[in-house]
Amino acid sequence: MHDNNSALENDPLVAQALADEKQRQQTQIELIASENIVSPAVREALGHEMTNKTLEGYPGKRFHGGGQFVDVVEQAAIERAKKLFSADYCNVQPHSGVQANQAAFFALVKPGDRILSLDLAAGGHLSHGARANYSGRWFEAHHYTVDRDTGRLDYDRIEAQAREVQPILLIAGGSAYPREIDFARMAAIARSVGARFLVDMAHIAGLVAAKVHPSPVQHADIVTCTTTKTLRGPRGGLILAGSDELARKLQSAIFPGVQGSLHSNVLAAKAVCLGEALRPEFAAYGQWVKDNARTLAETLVSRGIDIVTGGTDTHMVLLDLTGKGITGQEAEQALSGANITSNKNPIPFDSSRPSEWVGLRLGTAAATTRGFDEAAMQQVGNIIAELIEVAAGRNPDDAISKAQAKVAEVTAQFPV
Ligand code: DSN
Repeated sequence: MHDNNSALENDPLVAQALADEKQRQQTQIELIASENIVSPAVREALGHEMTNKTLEGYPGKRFHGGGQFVDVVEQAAIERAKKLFSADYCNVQPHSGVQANQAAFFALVKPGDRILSLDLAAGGHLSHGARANYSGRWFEAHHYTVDRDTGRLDYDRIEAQAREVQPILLIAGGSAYPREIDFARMAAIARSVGARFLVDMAHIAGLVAAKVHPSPVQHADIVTCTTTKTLRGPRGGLILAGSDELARKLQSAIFPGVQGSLHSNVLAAKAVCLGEALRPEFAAYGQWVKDNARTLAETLVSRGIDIVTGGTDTHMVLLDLTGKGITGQEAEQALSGANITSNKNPIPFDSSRPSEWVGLRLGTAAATTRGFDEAAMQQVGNIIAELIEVAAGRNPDDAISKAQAKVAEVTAQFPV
C-alpha cells in the first residue's frame, strides 16, 4: 500500500501507482538497455521546487526575472559536461535526445536535404530519418546497414554509399548497435564527401564518460545524447561539440529554434548526474557495466542462444531468436512472466512488423547500478536461457515459476 504520510494522500490513485512502480522496480530485474536507476541526489533535484521556475534563454541572458539560482545549476551542468567529455561546447537544455537531434538538424540541414544514417533494424534510431518520424518526412533520408554475416558496420560499404548518396549530413549511433563504432573512420567518410558528421551517443554516453568506450567528441561536428541510460541521470538530452564553431547556431537551434522554456529542475538533476559521472567511482561503474554485458552474452552463447555480432563491446546484448523459432515478443513475455524486464527489438534485416521481430535487446546498466556481479549475471543469463526454452515450447510451463523464485532470490540480494 502507498504511504499514508505521503503528500499524495489526497490522490490515492497516483500514490498507489507510484508505490506499485517502486515495488515493481525492486522485485524485477531491469534489462531494458535504455534504463538505469538514478541516485537519490538526482531524484531530490528532480522533485525540487526549482520546477516552479519558468525561464527562457541562457544563463545571464534570460527572458524572465528570478533566474539567478537556475543560472548556477545550468552553468554547473555545462562546465561539468564540458569537462567530462572534453568538449568546448555544451548545451544542457534539450528536453530529450530526440530534441537534441532536432536542434542538430536545425543547425546543419534544411528540409529536403539528404541525410545518411544507420538503418533502424540494424540499430539506428527513429529520429535519424525513419519514415514514421518527422525527420523521415522533412529530409531525404538514406540508410546504411551492417554486414549480413557479421552484423557489424562495414565502413568500406558506408563510404561507397556516401559517395553515391552525397549526403549533407552523415549520422552515426543509435539504439541497438552493440559494438564500438569507428568514429574516426566515419568522420573521414563524412569529410570525403563534404558532409557534416553527427554522432548520437545516447546509449553509450556513460561508457564514454567512464572512458571505457572511445569518444566521438573530437571526431564529430556535433554529438548528442540523453542523460538517461548509461549516464544514469534524469530524462533529458545534451548537445556537445569538440569546438565552438557551431556554438551560435546550436544555441539558437535549441532556443528559440525547437524549444521554449527550459526544465529548471531537470537542469539541476543533470548537473548532479554529471558531477557524479566525474567521480572516479563512475569509471569503475562503466567498466563493470561492460563486464556484466560480456558475462551475460557469454552465458547466453554457452546456452546455445545466438547473439547479433557474437557478443558486445558495450552495455548491450542483442539476441537473435531465429534459431529458437520464437519472436522477440514471445521471449519478452516469457521473461516478463518471471519478472525480468526487456524489450523486443528488430535485428539487422528483420521484418518491419514489430510482432514479427526476432530480436530481444538486453542491457546491463540498471542491474549494475544495483550491484549485480559476475555470478549474478551468469545466474540471470541462465534464467533467461531457461525462459526462452519455455517460450519455444521445450521447457515445461512450471519453469516460469521456478525462474520467478530465482529472480526473487537475486533481487533480494541486490536491493535498489
Ligand atoms: N530509443 C529508445 C531506446 O533505446 O530504448 C529510448 O531511449
